[in-house]
Amino acid sequence: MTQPDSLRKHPAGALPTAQTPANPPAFNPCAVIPVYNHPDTVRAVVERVRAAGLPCVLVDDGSSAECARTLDALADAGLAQLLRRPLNGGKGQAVQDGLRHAGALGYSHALQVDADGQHALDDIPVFLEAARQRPDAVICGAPAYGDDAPRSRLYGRWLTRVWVWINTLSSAIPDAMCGFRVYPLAPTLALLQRCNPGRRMDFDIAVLVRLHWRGVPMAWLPTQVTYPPGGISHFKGLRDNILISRMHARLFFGMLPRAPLLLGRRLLGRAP
Ligand SMILES: Nc1nc2c(ncn2[C@@H]2O[C@H](COP(=O)(O)OP(=O)(O)OP(=O)(O)O)[C@@H](O)[C@H]2O)c(=O)[nH]1
Ligand SMILES: [Mg+2]
Repeated sequence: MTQPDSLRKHPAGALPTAQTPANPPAFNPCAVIPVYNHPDTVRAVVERVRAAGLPCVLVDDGSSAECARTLDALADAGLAQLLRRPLNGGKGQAVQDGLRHAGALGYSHALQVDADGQHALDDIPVFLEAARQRPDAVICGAPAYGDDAPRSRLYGRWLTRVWVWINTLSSAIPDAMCGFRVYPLAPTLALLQRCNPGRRMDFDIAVLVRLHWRGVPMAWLPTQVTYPPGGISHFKGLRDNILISRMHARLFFGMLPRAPLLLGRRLLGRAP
């Protein structure tokens, strides 16, 4: 894994140029961490990511002054590249900025991980090894929840699971909401060039469905997701669930013209 020689701050969208090596190595991963007001947990996440050997791209999604200071300190200490969105634009937009930045820096893969410490960071090496072995595939977390997970979120996940079955005409995606995954950047950035899968909490779901439509393979690894007491969630029950429902409906109308292709691929045994 190589690391860019400069670890500096960039406004989001101001991508570095001419840093892509002439012959980029096949597997050269980094981490992308979207951050919106998680000042108490983000440092530990970055330190764990760095301890796993990954360079880190932080995307500040219009966080408060307190969180912004923490992110500045991490960048100034050389622990992360920092992209800054002056206004909050949503997790999806932040992740998309981070993925584009990672691609412009010449990375081949990006581990997406949340800043709130809910993901099992001990699993990073396993996810990276899976990505190294299947560099064409998205390596997705298949989340396991404990008793600490809010019931309402679990019901929402079930509903999403059913919609994703419908919208892919398959059970190929057992969970589309877990934000702990490794993206192969080439097919993901190609998708992002054609459409915006979602600006907020709809992104994690829509990007997987659309990558599936495009035939990108996926692999699933079990991973624990925790809700520690006092943890901060910015998931807005009503707003984000309406947004997600609209996104499922949009995907449904995108699935209809693709249905022959999706079913044909399955019949011929060529589903990704
Ligand atoms: N909710 C939210 N998160 C954002 C936003 N922008 C970036 N993020 C980051 O996206 C990640 C997920 O945010 P959370 O608020 O924990 O949402 P979640 O994990 O889907 O929801 P919970 O399961 O309730 O924790 C964190 O790293 C946030 O800091 C935003 O506008 N809203
Ligand atoms: Mg969370």
